[in-house]
Amino acid sequence: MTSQTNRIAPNAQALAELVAPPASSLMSRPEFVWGVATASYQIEGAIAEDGRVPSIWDTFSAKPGKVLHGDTGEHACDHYHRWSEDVDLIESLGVDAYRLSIAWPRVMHADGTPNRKGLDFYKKLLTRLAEKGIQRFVTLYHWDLPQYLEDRGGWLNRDTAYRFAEYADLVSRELQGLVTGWATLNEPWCSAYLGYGNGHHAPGLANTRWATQALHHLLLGHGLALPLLRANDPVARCGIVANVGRGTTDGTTEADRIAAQRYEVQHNDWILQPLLKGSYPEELFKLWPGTEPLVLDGDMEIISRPMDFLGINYYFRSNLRSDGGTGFVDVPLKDVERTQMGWEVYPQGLEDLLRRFKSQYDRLPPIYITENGMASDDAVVNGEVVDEQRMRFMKSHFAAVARAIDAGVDVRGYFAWSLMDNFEWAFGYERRFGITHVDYDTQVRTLKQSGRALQAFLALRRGS
Ligand code: IFM
Repeated sequence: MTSQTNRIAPNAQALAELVAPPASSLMSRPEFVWGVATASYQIEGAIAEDGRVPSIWDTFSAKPGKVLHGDTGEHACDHYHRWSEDVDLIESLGVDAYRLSIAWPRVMHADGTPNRKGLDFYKKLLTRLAEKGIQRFVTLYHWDLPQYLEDRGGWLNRDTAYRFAEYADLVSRELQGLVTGWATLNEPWCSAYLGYGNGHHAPGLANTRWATQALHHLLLGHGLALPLLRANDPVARCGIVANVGRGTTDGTTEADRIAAQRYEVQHNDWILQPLLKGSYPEELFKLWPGTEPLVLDGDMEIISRPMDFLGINYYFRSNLRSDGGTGFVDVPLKDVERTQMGWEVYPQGLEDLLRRFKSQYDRLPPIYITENGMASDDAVVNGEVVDEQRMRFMKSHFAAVARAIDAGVDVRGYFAWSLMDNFEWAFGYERRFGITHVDYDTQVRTLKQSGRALQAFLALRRGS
């Protein structure tokens, strides 16, 4: 410890230690970016204000049985009105960066013209963050497609890729100079597979062939947007955010081993290979025969345009076995630690995947862990939320990232999911991912112990 850090009260040091990565790790260095993340539909509320048009999640969540307890994003965390105090909260954490997303339905009218009031909201927010010295990582599409585009076929319609590029062009012209890093899409796997493949997410369609076509159009939109973002905002870095999953098997046969491998192809390489190698993995179509998307000449060159960073979102590992055919079945392991989502706590999976991506993809850009975190059934007791499992989760995942960095993976930052409890899609408000507790009746925010521990670690790291 330096003499500067001795200014921290001993209890702050003990608190920091609850989450801190290994002291020797590059993650403690000033250039490593520590942040917190959110997404528009999950926190903003105000779905009918200032000219915002409906999104597919407004439509989907209004349908009975689609979201747990019938929850919707109507009010969420009311961030649209409370953004200023939320920025103060972010500042109080001492993070270097905030990752947020722009709501497409808020900033563009159905005729493609700008919605000034919506744009002004993000201008105010980003300006305030910049004034406070907080870096801004902005995702353009975190699943809230305008409903009028879904009515024309959504991501099954190739035209949506071009509409997305128009939207990216508008937003990056309007917000240029205010953004540190642009991510085109958040987790296109989820948009395509959960939205069009199994229907668990909006728009709720279920056909694997549609999922591969939707994914192709999402990635095409990403590739079309990249040069526009670069031209409009040359200083900002540009990339994409992918969710990744670790798949292993406790089975003993070669078929089980292949099943686990195919799970990773389906979860990871389906997205990463087109982006980083310009082709879809052949193994994917062994898993899903006959689902090849329609690809036009030149599409794969557009999709595989170079990026400045890759965002990786990691949550859990799955145990797979062969389904007796070309596919896999998920056979949950017994006696492993799980979160409120039922997801296994498996930090080693993050290290394994980061190392694999480095060895597999020559063109792997610098990586940010753009999401990592867990849900727990947190409650405020005597003014405090003691989320002990989350602190262990954070510490073990920080250590996994540190090991990957030691092994040579270029990881530049880590964003905790999430800044605050929010609308967890099909699980509504029941699943609490925040390092800040939100009381949805009063909108009171209470920093959980995990948030206080991160805050203490970051203060120690700064030596303040
Ligand atoms: O809440 C989501 C987020 O919107 C996308 N990544 C996974 C998180 C937890 O499920």
